[in-house]
Amino acid sequence: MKPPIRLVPIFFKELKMKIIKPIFAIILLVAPTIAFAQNGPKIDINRIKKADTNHDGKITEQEMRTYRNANFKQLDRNNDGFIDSNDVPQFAAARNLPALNQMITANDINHDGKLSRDEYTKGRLVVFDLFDANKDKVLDQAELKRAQEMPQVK
Ligand SMILES: [Ca+2]
Ligand SMILES: [Ca+2]
Ligand SMILES: [Ca+2]
Repeated sequence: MKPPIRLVPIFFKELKMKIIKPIFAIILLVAPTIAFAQNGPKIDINRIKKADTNHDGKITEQEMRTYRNANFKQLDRNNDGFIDSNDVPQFAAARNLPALNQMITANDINHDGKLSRDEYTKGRLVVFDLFDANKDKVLDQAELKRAQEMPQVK
């Protein structure tokens, strides 16, 4: 006898789309060194806080973009000037490619399937926007704290 089909409530599916995927994306957006860790992705708030270059406890949109610009080299592992699937090591592909492809699709202005430095630096800040609850383009301490309390991706 087959086990009964588990019904997943629609709201949970939507929650997954809205929250879980961006959380995966955060790994690629702000924490490239974690993205390819063998023991799986995880949000590390301390990595987001690294974008706080003036150390005032808040992260502005500009700081986030500056941080992206600085991180580009780390994500472009094969050093060809673009972020694409060729930059993901084989062992990490299954875990990281869906999030990477999602990030590319969201930011690929000229639709060539890869992200230039310009596209990456000036593109959408999906996770930043998700955590910026009051939409003032600044992640303050309360918002960062809430981000930290979000469910971890195992
Ligand atoms: Ca590359
Ligand atoms: Ca492109
Ligand atoms: Ca805010």
